[in-house]
Amino acid sequence: MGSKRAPFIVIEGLDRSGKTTQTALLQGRLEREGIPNKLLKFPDRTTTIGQMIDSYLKSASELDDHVIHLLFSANRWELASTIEKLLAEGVTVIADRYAFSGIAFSASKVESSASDPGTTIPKLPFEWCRAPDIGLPAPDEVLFLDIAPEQARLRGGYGEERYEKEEMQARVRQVFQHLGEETSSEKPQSERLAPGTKWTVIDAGKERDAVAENMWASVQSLVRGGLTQPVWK
Ligand code: Z5A
Repeated sequence: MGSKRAPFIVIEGLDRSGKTTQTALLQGRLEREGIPNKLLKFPDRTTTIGQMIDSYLKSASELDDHVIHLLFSANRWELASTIEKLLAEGVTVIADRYAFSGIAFSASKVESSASDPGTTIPKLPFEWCRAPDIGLPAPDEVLFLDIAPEQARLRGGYGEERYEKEEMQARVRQVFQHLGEETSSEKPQSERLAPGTKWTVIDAGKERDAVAENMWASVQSLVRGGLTQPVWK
């Protein structure tokens, strides 16, 4: 049997679903358990690519939809070897958003249909959105913080950033649900979106500590036990 590596856990969800709150609580729990860990946040706005993304999200610059999608993916590739190194060293990696957000947000962009102006069609095909992230280290578990956009809005309303609009968030939620089905389906592993990833839906509408407990219940055996299989790609 090979040596053990640490698990890679991704927290996904809509805007205001509590990702920042819950990743901090999960990290605190790992610290108290004495489990080495590293928290990453995507987009990582500190890199040169991340600064271009930040400027776009704040509407300080305009970019073609294909370009911003590829920049989000490149921002993950910048950290791919770091993630693999940390896992090999036994450091549990928690990521606040990852490739699933990349697909969900870009695939939710729509425009008016030329043939039927009353309807909308996707600007970017789903498979095209998925392609640039193929080959990235894949998480062992995704905790999807699920909340209705109407409930999320009550948490202070959407802010100033580009995608923080209720119709967009509702489409994003639908794509996330589709990604969850593709990830946890009974399909052969070769046909699945992320072959070794477990997709867990967490009710993010509950009180903070209850959400944290449910997340911990889902990942505790993973983070305590370590893994022998290589990082999924
Ligand atoms: N994006 C993309 O398009 N492509 C990509 O590849 C990636 C991202 C990676 C920026 O993401 C945008 O980038 C995002 C997706 C897109 N656009 N949108 N929308 P971000 O992660 O930097 O920003 P965000 O998702 O907008 O994060 P957020 O607003 O900070 O939300 P959050 O982290 O999920 O929630 P929070 O800060 O923990 O909590 C929000 C509020 O709710 C706060 O007042 C809390 O105190 C409160 N809260 C938290 N939990 C609870 C509970 N349980 N009950 C009541 N109140 C709560």
